[in-house]
Amino acid sequence: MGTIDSVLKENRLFPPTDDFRVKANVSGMDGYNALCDKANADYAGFWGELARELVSWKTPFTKVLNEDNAPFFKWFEDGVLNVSYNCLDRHLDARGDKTAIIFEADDGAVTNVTYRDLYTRVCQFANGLKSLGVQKGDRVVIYMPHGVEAVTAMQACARIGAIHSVVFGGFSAGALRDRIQDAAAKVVITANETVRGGKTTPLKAITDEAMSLGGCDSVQKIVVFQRTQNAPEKWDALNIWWHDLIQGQASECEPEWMSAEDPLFILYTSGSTGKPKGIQHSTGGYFLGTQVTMKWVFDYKENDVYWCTADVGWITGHSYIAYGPLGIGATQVVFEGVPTYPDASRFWSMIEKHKVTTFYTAPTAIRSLIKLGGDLPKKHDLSSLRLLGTVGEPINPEAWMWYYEVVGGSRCPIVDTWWQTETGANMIAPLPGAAPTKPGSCTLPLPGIMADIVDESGAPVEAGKGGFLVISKPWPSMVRTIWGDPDRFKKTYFPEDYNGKLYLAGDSAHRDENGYIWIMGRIDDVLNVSGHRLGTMEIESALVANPLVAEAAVVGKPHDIKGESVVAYVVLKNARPEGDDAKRIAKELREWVAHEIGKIAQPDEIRFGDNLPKTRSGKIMRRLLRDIAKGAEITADTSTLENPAILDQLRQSAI
Ligand code: 6R9
Repeated sequence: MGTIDSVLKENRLFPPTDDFRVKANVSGMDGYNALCDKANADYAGFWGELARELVSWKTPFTKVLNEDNAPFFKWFEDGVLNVSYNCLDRHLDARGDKTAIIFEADDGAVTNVTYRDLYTRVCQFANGLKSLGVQKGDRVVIYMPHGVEAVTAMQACARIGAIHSVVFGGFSAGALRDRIQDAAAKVVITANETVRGGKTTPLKAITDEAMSLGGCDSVQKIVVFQRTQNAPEKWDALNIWWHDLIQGQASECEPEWMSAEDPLFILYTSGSTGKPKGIQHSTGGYFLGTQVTMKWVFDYKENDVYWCTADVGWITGHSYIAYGPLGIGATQVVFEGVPTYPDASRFWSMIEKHKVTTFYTAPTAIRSLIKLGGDLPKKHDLSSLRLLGTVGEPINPEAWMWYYEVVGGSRCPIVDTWWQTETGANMIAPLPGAAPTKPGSCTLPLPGIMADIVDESGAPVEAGKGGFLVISKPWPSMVRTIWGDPDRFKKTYFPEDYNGKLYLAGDSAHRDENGYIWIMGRIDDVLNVSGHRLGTMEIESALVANPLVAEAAVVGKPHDIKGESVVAYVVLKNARPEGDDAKRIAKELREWVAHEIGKIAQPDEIRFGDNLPKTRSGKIMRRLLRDIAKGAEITADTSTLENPAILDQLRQSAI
């Protein structure tokens, strides 16, 4: 691990203001330490008490944690609950008329949805799904625009015990087909089109294409929400309009009472191989994770106007839009569009308009908005803000300082939240009324989260030394398995190297002298492009599926705004192209990848070679490819290289 060392040294410290600390749900480091001590003294008791306080149970659990079949841990296993009940019904008496969602469409139109409205919408749609034969345990794929209906569809699934699998609306027909097939979905919910940044994308047509790729025989119905006036090209017996489905449906729907361990949803994420993993989450433990972090990390208060800018297609949109804020009874902004449309002050004018108090976004958005108009926030009244958050990738100290000073007026704590699709909820983050923050560090593990940094043997590394980030005790909102592949779950997350005892996050990190954690990056072949996880193998498989391509290797390269960009090294079946030919083929390959996976996976740079640098045993030397992509001197030992001349060729061939 000697090679994983960080060069970043950041010593500025930003404690919360006295005013924030005094009012905070967890106040001061004493408050934080008291919670940690409690978790250390009685782990099960600690989580059990939180689960009773923050979750409404139909039948209370008698057992907190069952470790008999580790790493297939069970939490609150004999407890019975329904997540949709927890997000809607339990608020009706006290908050029925409170706004649950302030929806702002791409074109700026605003719709307010109260808790009672949302309850009715969810019940009617849940009854609609039932009328299609959807039952507890069935899988439903949701491929929709970000908006009230996507949240309604997720909540309706939760209400009737169906397992949703949301597929990000930017994914291609191929990616959608793979997910429908892997989960054997009974119903797909989509829309005729999405509208983002003034442009439409024909989701229904892409769904039709996915179906035509084959392997989707499980699908019995495709429900289509009408987002725009444009009629879909194709319409057949499989299709039903959302508005026709809910027509005449009762506005009450008795929740399906679920065991805490019944799956709530699957969400696919990239890993080290070509095949995305269906991360399976539970009902009780997952929901608890969202609630406890809303309370501690987002310091939730009844009058907050909370806004998380993620899309429901990602885990952040699941935990911090569809479930977390609704579970705790918050008013939240849901935004359909993009931060740069109609111009780069969209976020700032929305914060002003809706008097947002809590704003949660990604470093990549912050960096692009600095570039497009670092002074724009100053033209808006952002005084409603009291707390800022970031997620998805490490935030560089410059972007952090700008966010802190220009957006937060040097008054709002920033919660830099480290977590993953697999962890279900925030894991390492400052409690904003307690931990002084340092720009670029996600600071300290949450109480009850046993994070550590270890070497190859599993022994903790000393402060300042890089190592593997692990979690040494199960936690309630953790991934339960990989859908249909428990062996892969075990091998990926609880590897034998650590005797199957430690959860391996897949990130490298180090601790500083104050015990603060600094995430350094992924240790596997996963790129983080604009906060989105992309497997290099996935992109490679897409490239070699093109008839022109013989071989491909994909690596990441540091990028100012996206964090990382995608660089593809490609060997064609025919001779290496040059000049205009090379440009034309590069364009064709980019479009191909967009079509196979989605635009987010398109290589920013393509380099054609006669071959790839390989060891004598035939392994592609990715370290060299990363150095070439960066334009860096090659320092690695190239003596084991079969074909050293190839390096010069690749160095000169960027397109
Ligand atoms: C929530 C989410 C997970 C990976 C994770 C890490 C990176 C997320 C981060 C962060 C540094 C943070 N990551 N948050 N790195 N600081 N605050 O993003 O889930 O899409 O599964 O990605 O993202 O590398 O392992 P997911």
